[in-house]
Amino acid sequence: MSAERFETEFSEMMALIDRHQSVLVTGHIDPDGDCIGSMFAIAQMLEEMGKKVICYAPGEISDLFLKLPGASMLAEREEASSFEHDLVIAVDSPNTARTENFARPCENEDVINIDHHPTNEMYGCVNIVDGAAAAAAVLVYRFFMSVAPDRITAGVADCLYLGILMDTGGFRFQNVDSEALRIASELIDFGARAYELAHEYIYVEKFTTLRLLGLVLDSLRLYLDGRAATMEVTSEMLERTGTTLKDSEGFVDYGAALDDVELVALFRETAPGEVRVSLRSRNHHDVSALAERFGGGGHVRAAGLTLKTDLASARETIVDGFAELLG
Ligand SMILES: [Mn+2]
Repeated sequence: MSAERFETEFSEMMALIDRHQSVLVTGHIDPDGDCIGSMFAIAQMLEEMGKKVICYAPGEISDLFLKLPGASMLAEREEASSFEHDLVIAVDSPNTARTENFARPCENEDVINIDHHPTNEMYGCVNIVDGAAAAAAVLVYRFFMSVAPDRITAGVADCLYLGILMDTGGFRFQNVDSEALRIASELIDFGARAYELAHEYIYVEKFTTLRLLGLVLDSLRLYLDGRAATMEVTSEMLERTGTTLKDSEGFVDYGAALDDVELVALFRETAPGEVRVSLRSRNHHDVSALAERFGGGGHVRAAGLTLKTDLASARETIVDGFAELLG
């Protein structure tokens, strides 16, 4: 747990919210549970306060998130682009590019930046950035507890719990710390439905998704004496199983479950000649450094990047990078 408490930043954030009426709450492209949960928690509070508020994050959003409290405020891209607002709150986004510029740097607009990526570029007028926090939802929870604990409704608690649950891989990843567990426990007291959320967001899969997983596991290859593994999702696999790319969310973690494997890459064909790469590191090897070399980013143990090439040469590039990391 970080020593930084952000008390000054939290009052500045509240003062900005008090001064403004229309708020765009945004997050990173292809938002995950932490991003969505943090967005919806803040949006619910703003709505309760009588603000005009919409949530938008670019890319693909899993249908599962549409059932969450706060989802009614989720907007389509067009609505978000034309939404007249005087304040932007960006969550879980290390830079404005990750929001496709729905958040812009402080020189351009009033923007609050809440994030736990160590690579955060501090683009906000208020920056609540703690690279040691397990999830952005941890920081949003600290904000609520600092300025408005009575606004943590059961709906807000569900969203923040989901953020921590998903960013810790169901409380299994290396980022699990006493604060994440303490907050999760407090959120249950605030009404978070721990079992239902774990069941729905961690455990349950559709039939078609499991069939896709079968094909993806079949593509598993080991490199560097079994210390590195790769898997891939091709458009042909998606076609065969009637799935889309977002159904392969989290598949990279199956590779990380392998005995002796230290580094894993999942390659996903996003378009002809374009491959999205998800990287995982089981130990201290920093995959965010590798991702950054190709314009991507992330955390030491989880990062991502996009390569403008085909699957075979994407694999070659990353396996070379893995060889360097393992030394
Ligand atoms: Mn996160």
